[in-house]
Amino acid sequence: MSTLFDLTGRTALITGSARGLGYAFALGLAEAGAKVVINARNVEQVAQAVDQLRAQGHDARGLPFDVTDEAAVAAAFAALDAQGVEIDILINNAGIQHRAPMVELALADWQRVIDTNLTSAFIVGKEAAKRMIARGRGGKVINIGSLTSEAARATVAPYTAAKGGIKMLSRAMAAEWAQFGIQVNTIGPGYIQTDMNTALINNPTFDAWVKASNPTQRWGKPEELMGTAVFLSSRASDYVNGQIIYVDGGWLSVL
Ligand code: GCO
Repeated sequence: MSTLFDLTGRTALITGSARGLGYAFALGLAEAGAKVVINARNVEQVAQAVDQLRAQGHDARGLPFDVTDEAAVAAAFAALDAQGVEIDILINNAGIQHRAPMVELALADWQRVIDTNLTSAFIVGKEAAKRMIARGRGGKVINIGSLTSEAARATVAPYTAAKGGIKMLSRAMAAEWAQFGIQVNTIGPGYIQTDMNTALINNPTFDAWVKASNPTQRWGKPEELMGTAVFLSSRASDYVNGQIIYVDGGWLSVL
Protein backbone atom coordinates (compact mmCIF):
# COMPACT_ATOMS: atom_id res chain seq x y z
CA MET A 1 0.00 0.00 0.00
CA SER A 2 1.26 3.52 -0.79
CA THR A 3 3.06 5.27 2.04
CA LEU A 4 1.69 8.60 0.77
CA PHE A 5 -0.88 8.69 3.57
CA ASP A 6 1.24 6.89 6.17
CA LEU A 7 1.75 8.96 9.36
CA THR A 8 4.09 6.49 11.03
CA GLY A 9 6.82 8.32 12.95
CA ARG A 10 4.84 11.53 13.22
CA THR A 11 3.31 13.03 16.36
CA ALA A 12 0.05 14.96 16.24
CA LEU A 13 -1.46 17.34 18.81
CA ILE A 14 -5.21 17.77 18.40
CA THR A 15 -6.83 20.42 20.58
CA GLY A 16 -10.29 19.71 21.93
CA SER A 17 -9.84 16.01 21.17
CA ALA A 18 -11.40 14.29 24.20
CA ARG A 19 -14.64 13.86 22.24
CA GLY A 20 -16.55 14.85 19.08
CA LEU A 21 -14.71 15.86 15.93
CA GLY A 22 -11.43 16.27 17.79
CA TYR A 23 -11.52 12.68 18.99
CA ALA A 24 -12.39 11.52 15.46
CA PHE A 25 -9.39 13.42 14.09
CA ALA A 26 -7.15 11.84 16.74
CA LEU A 27 -8.47 8.34 15.97
CA GLY A 28 -8.09 8.85 12.22
CA LEU A 29 -4.49 10.02 12.53
CA ALA A 30 -3.68 7.22 14.97
CA GLU A 31 -5.12 4.65 12.56
CA ALA A 32 -2.79 6.12 9.91
CA GLY A 33 0.17 5.49 12.24
CA ALA A 34 0.62 8.77 14.09
CA LYS A 35 1.31 9.12 17.80
CA VAL A 36 -1.43 11.37 19.15
CA VAL A 37 -1.50 13.92 21.94
CA ILE A 38 -5.00 14.42 23.33
CA ASN A 39 -6.00 17.83 24.67
CA ALA A 40 -8.99 19.33 26.43
CA ARG A 41 -9.38 21.43 29.59
CA ASN A 42 -11.00 18.55 31.48
CA VAL A 43 -8.33 16.22 32.89
CA GLU A 44 -10.70 13.27 33.34
CA GLN A 45 -12.08 13.51 29.80
CA VAL A 46 -8.53 13.61 28.41
CA ALA A 47 -7.58 10.52 30.43
CA GLN A 48 -10.67 8.64 29.23
CA ALA A 49 -9.93 9.45 25.58
CA VAL A 50 -6.31 8.36 25.98
CA ASP A 51 -7.44 5.09 27.55
CA GLN A 52 -9.91 4.47 24.69
CA LEU A 53 -7.20 5.03 22.07
CA ARG A 54 -4.63 2.89 23.91
CA ALA A 55 -7.21 0.11 24.26
CA GLN A 56 -7.31 0.09 20.43
CA GLY A 57 -3.54 -0.28 20.30
CA HIS A 58 -2.71 3.32 19.50
CA ASP A 59 0.13 5.44 20.91
CA ALA A 60 -1.70 8.19 22.78
CA ARG A 61 -0.86 10.56 25.60
CA GLY A 62 -2.78 13.31 27.35
CA LEU A 63 -1.94 17.00 27.62
CA PRO A 64 -4.75 18.91 29.35
CA PHE A 65 -4.53 22.70 28.98
CA ASP A 66 -6.76 25.70 28.23
CA VAL A 67 -6.09 26.72 24.62
CA THR A 68 -7.11 30.33 25.39
CA ASP A 69 -4.50 30.72 28.15
CA GLU A 70 -1.18 31.78 26.61
CA ALA A 71 0.84 30.84 29.70
CA ALA A 72 -0.84 27.43 29.91
CA VAL A 73 -0.10 26.78 26.23
CA ALA A 74 3.55 27.79 26.67
CA ALA A 75 3.83 25.52 29.71
CA ALA A 76 2.26 22.62 27.81
CA PHE A 77 4.75 22.93 24.97
CA ALA A 78 7.60 23.28 27.48
CA ALA A 79 6.44 20.00 29.02
CA LEU A 80 6.49 18.35 25.58
CA ASP A 81 9.99 19.75 25.01
CA ALA A 82 11.13 18.31 28.33
CA GLN A 83 9.72 14.91 27.35
CA GLY A 84 11.36 15.06 23.93
CA VAL A 85 7.96 15.05 22.22
CA GLU A 86 8.06 16.93 18.90
CA ILE A 87 4.75 17.97 17.31
CA ASP A 88 4.79 17.40 13.54
CA ILE A 89 1.05 17.87 13.03
CA LEU A 90 -1.20 20.34 14.85
CA ILE A 91 -4.98 20.27 14.48
CA ASN A 92 -6.56 23.38 16.00
CA ASN A 93 -9.96 21.87 16.63
CA ALA A 94 -10.97 23.30 20.03
CA GLY A 95 -14.21 25.22 19.69
CA ILE A 96 -17.42 26.15 21.43
CA GLN A 97 -20.80 27.39 20.27
CA HIS A 98 -23.04 30.09 21.73
CA ARG A 99 -26.38 30.71 20.06
CA ALA A 100 -28.15 34.06 20.66
CA PRO A 101 -29.42 37.00 18.62
CA MET A 102 -26.63 39.62 18.43
CA VAL A 103 -28.78 42.32 20.02
CA GLU A 104 -29.06 40.08 23.09
CA LEU A 105 -25.46 38.84 23.03
CA ALA A 106 -23.24 39.83 25.97
CA LEU A 107 -19.74 41.00 25.08
CA ALA A 108 -18.32 38.37 27.43
CA ASP A 109 -20.05 35.61 25.46
CA TRP A 110 -18.84 37.09 22.17
CA GLN A 111 -15.27 37.25 23.50
CA ARG A 112 -15.34 33.71 24.89
CA VAL A 113 -16.27 32.26 21.48
CA ILE A 114 -13.69 34.38 19.63
CA ASP A 115 -11.00 33.45 22.16
CA THR A 116 -11.73 29.72 22.00
CA ASN A 117 -12.51 29.33 18.29
CA LEU A 118 -10.04 31.78 16.71
CA THR A 119 -7.43 33.29 19.02
CA SER A 120 -6.50 29.87 20.41
CA ALA A 121 -5.43 28.77 16.93
CA PHE A 122 -2.99 31.70 16.85
CA ILE A 123 -1.69 30.97 20.38
CA VAL A 124 -1.21 27.23 19.88
CA GLY A 125 -0.17 27.56 16.23
CA LYS A 126 2.59 30.00 17.12
CA GLU A 127 4.08 27.66 19.74
CA ALA A 128 3.97 24.71 17.35
CA ALA A 129 5.32 26.62 14.34
CA LYS A 130 8.26 28.08 16.28
CA ARG A 131 9.42 24.54 16.98
CA MET A 132 8.68 23.22 13.47
CA ILE A 133 10.72 26.08 11.98
CA ALA A 134 13.61 25.50 14.42
CA ARG A 135 13.66 21.76 13.64
CA GLY A 136 13.84 22.47 9.91
CA ARG A 137 11.77 19.49 8.78
CA GLY A 138 8.48 21.21 8.07
CA GLY A 139 5.12 20.29 9.54
CA LYS A 140 1.37 20.42 9.15
CA VAL A 141 -1.17 22.77 10.72
CA ILE A 142 -4.87 22.12 10.19
CA ASN A 143 -7.39 24.66 11.45
CA ILE A 144 -11.01 23.65 11.74
CA GLY A 145 -13.52 25.92 10.07
CA SER A 146 -17.19 25.44 9.32
CA LEU A 147 -19.85 26.14 6.72
CA THR A 148 -19.93 29.44 8.56
CA SER A 149 -16.43 30.10 7.24
CA GLU A 150 -18.32 30.78 4.00
CA ALA A 151 -21.93 31.61 4.79
CA ALA A 152 -23.67 32.98 7.85
CA ARG A 153 -26.54 31.61 9.88
CA ALA A 154 -28.52 33.89 12.18
CA THR A 155 -27.89 33.67 15.96
CA VAL A 156 -24.31 32.33 15.75
CA ALA A 157 -22.46 35.59 14.99
CA PRO A 158 -19.33 35.10 17.14
CA TYR A 159 -18.93 31.51 15.87
CA THR A 160 -19.36 32.73 12.27
CA ALA A 161 -16.89 35.58 12.71
CA ALA A 162 -14.38 33.21 14.31
CA LYS A 163 -14.75 30.54 11.63
CA GLY A 164 -14.44 33.12 8.87
CA GLY A 165 -11.31 34.30 10.60
CA ILE A 166 -9.97 30.76 10.86
CA LYS A 167 -10.12 30.40 7.05
CA MET A 168 -8.05 33.55 6.61
CA LEU A 169 -5.74 32.75 9.56
CA SER A 170 -4.79 29.54 7.75
CA ARG A 171 -3.85 31.62 4.72
CA ALA A 172 -1.88 34.09 6.87
CA MET A 173 -0.02 31.17 8.44
CA ALA A 174 0.66 29.69 4.99
CA ALA A 175 1.97 33.07 3.81
CA GLU A 176 4.58 33.11 6.59
CA TRP A 177 5.32 29.42 7.20
CA ALA A 178 5.19 27.72 3.76
CA GLN A 179 8.81 28.68 3.16
CA PHE A 180 9.74 26.44 6.09
CA GLY A 181 8.00 23.41 4.63
CA ILE A 182 4.89 23.86 6.76
CA GLN A 183 1.50 23.39 5.11
CA VAL A 184 -1.48 25.13 6.72
CA ASN A 185 -4.99 24.27 5.59
CA THR A 186 -8.55 24.33 6.88
CA ILE A 187 -11.22 21.66 7.12
CA GLY A 188 -14.77 22.98 6.88
CA PRO A 189 -17.19 20.46 8.40
CA GLY A 190 -20.85 20.64 7.42
CA TYR A 191 -23.57 19.81 9.93
CA ILE A 192 -22.08 16.84 11.78
CA GLN A 193 -23.66 14.70 14.51
CA THR A 194 -21.65 15.93 17.51
CA ASP A 195 -22.49 16.84 21.11
CA MET A 196 -22.29 20.54 20.16
CA ASN A 197 -25.19 20.03 17.76
CA THR A 198 -27.40 17.79 19.90
CA ALA A 199 -30.00 20.54 20.43
CA LEU A 200 -30.17 21.07 16.65
CA ILE A 201 -30.40 17.36 15.83
CA ASN A 202 -33.25 16.99 18.31
CA ASN A 203 -35.13 19.94 16.82
CA PRO A 204 -37.37 18.50 14.08
CA THR A 205 -37.52 21.77 12.15
CA PHE A 206 -33.75 22.25 12.19
CA ASP A 207 -33.16 18.57 11.42
CA ALA A 208 -35.45 18.83 8.38
CA TRP A 209 -33.67 22.01 7.25
CA VAL A 210 -30.26 20.32 7.39
CA LYS A 211 -31.52 17.32 5.40
CA ALA A 212 -33.20 19.54 2.81
CA SER A 213 -30.20 21.88 2.47
CA ASN A 214 -27.55 19.44 1.34
CA PRO A 215 -27.75 17.07 -1.64
CA THR A 216 -26.61 14.13 0.51
CA GLN A 217 -29.80 14.78 2.51
CA ARG A 218 -28.38 13.83 5.90
CA TRP A 219 -26.14 14.96 8.76
CA GLY A 220 -22.47 14.02 8.53
CA LYS A 221 -20.75 11.65 10.96
CA PRO A 222 -17.51 12.53 12.79
CA GLU A 223 -15.73 9.56 11.22
CA GLU A 224 -16.45 11.03 7.78
CA LEU A 225 -13.96 13.79 8.51
CA MET A 226 -11.07 11.44 9.31
CA GLY A 227 -9.88 10.94 5.72
CA THR A 228 -9.52 14.67 5.01
CA ALA A 229 -7.55 15.10 8.22
CA VAL A 230 -5.22 12.22 7.29
CA PHE A 231 -4.77 13.65 3.78
CA LEU A 232 -3.88 17.11 5.09
CA SER A 233 -1.56 15.55 7.71
CA SER A 234 0.32 13.41 5.20
CA ARG A 235 2.92 13.71 2.42
CA ALA A 236 0.01 13.55 0.00
CA SER A 237 -0.71 17.24 0.71
CA ASP A 238 2.86 18.62 0.70
CA TYR A 239 2.00 21.07 -2.11
CA VAL A 240 -1.44 22.02 -0.74
CA ASN A 241 -1.39 25.28 1.22
CA GLY A 242 -3.92 27.83 2.38
CA GLN A 243 -6.86 25.78 1.17
CA ILE A 244 -10.18 24.97 2.83
CA ILE A 245 -11.75 21.59 2.17
CA TYR A 246 -15.47 21.45 2.93
CA VAL A 247 -16.70 18.08 4.15
CA ASP A 248 -20.38 19.05 3.94
CA GLY A 249 -22.23 16.54 1.78
CA GLY A 250 -22.18 19.08 -1.05
CA TRP A 251 -24.06 21.76 0.92
CA LEU A 252 -22.08 24.78 -0.32
CA SER A 253 -21.88 23.53 -3.91
CA VAL A 254 -25.54 22.97 -4.74
CA LEU A 255 -28.44 25.48 -4.78
C1 GCO B 1 -24.97 25.93 14.33
C2 GCO B 1 -24.01 24.76 14.30
C3 GCO B 1 -22.96 24.96 13.19
C4 GCO B 1 -22.24 23.65 12.95
C5 GCO B 1 -21.16 23.72 11.91
C6 GCO B 1 -21.72 23.94 10.55
O1 GCO B 1 -25.38 26.33 15.42
O2 GCO B 1 -25.31 26.39 13.21
O3 GCO B 1 -23.38 24.58 15.54
O4 GCO B 1 -22.10 25.97 13.59
O5 GCO B 1 -21.66 23.20 14.13
O6 GCO B 1 -20.23 24.71 12.22
O7 GCO B 1 -20.67 23.92 9.60
